Amino acid sequence: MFDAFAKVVSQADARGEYLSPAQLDALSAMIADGNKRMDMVNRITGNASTIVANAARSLFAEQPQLIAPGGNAYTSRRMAACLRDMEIILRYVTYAFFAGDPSVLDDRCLNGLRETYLALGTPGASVAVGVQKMKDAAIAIANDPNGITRGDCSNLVAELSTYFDRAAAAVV
Ligand code: PEB
Repeated sequence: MFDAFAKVVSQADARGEYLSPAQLDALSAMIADGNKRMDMVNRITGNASTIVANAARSLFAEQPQLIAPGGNAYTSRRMAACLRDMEIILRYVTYAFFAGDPSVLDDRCLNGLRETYLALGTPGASVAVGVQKMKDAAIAIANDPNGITRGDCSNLVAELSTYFDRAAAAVV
């Protein structure tokens, strides 16, 4: 599990080289935006259950077969497992975004997840739709200009998107 700093050190060490000016510039830009990053993590974390519940509600409205008898989220046990899965994925996305590196998401959440869903008979494509809905909600919340000092968060939002996209792509 890496963060952006440990990743760069590990890559440089693998080549036996010093950190390059480009690497130092990238890390220094990351530090400059550090408070924004943590504010975004904080907002997403504080709204996690809303993000999960709304994404799930919207997924089931679009794919009602999931909650119909015989569906993959039918019975409270499967519904609970589904909401829990979405919550786990959102949690690891927030870790990756905080660390500025996707390895924690890859290693501890996505590795083997597609195979798990295949074995369970859970439709990965539907999980991916749920993840995309969480992405839209998380970005709307993280990017909301109300009640904060306004600034440019476009790079951070673009980075945050990549972690959701990575999770969605890992399950289809
Ligand atoms: C992954 N999900 C399920 C299971 C596991 C995971 C390992 C089997 C064990 C169990 O039921 O608890 N666990 C989960 C995860 C990590 C982990 C991400 C990462 C660290 O440890 N059903 C739907 C939707 C979708 C869904 C499409 C969006 O209709 C999910 C939610 N996951 C779902 C369901 C089950 C499940 C299990 C319904 C239960 C399947 C079953 O028992 O029939």
